[in-house]
Parts: sequence; structure tokens; C-alpha cells
Amino acid sequence: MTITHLARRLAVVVTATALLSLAACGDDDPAPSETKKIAITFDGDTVTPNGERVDVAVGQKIELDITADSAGEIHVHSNPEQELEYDEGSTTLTLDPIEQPGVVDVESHHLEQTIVQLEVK
Ligand SMILES: [Cu+2]
Repeated sequence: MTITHLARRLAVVVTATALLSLAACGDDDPAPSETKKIAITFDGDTVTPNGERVDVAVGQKIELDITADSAGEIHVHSNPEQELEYDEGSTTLTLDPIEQPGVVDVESHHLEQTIVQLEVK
């Protein structure tokens, strides 16, 4: 076998591998195993982000990394709804995965503000 033949064989193997990995990421994939992390900061009467849209996959693990100047509560308008308390300082909250596509508001009722809108699809 000449060097050229060897290179060609190698190219065929590489192409086949690339096609295989492409085929493995179709649209019917289960929820990404990667956790969606959303950083949220409460400071006085303000919260950041403030009404921003965030894409998440159905069933994806969602984590809220909260920094707050005082303790409070977050309301998630999923079905069923979720209420999550956080402390002053840093708190990491894990949401129950959302299994229905749609837009889910994440709010602070105390501030009467929408923190993020989860676009679940
Ligand atoms: Cu609410």
C-alpha cells in the first residue's frame, strides 16, 4: 500500500466518523445534559436581568445563581408553579425541570418585576 492509499483510507474513516457524530445530534435528542445557569443579582429595588428571554430545552436542568443584598423569594410560573427562597449573599437554586414547551415567567413578587422569561422548547 502506498502512502497515497493510506491517506485516502484515513480520509474515508475520518469522514465516516464525522457523519456518525452528525447523525447523533438530530432534533429528537433528549434534553441537553448541560445545566442552564442563570446569574441573578438583587440590589435594593432592582434585579438583573430584568425581563430578559432565556432559551432552555424541555427537561433541561436549570440553576439560578443568586446574589442578593437581602433574603427573598422567587416565583416560577411553570406548571406546577415553583416558589424558591434565597438568602442574603449567594444562593444556588435548582429548578424542577420544565416539561412543557412555552414561556415561563420567573418573578420577584416583592419587587413586582419579571427577572427572566424562560423560553422552553
Ligand atoms: Cu409570580
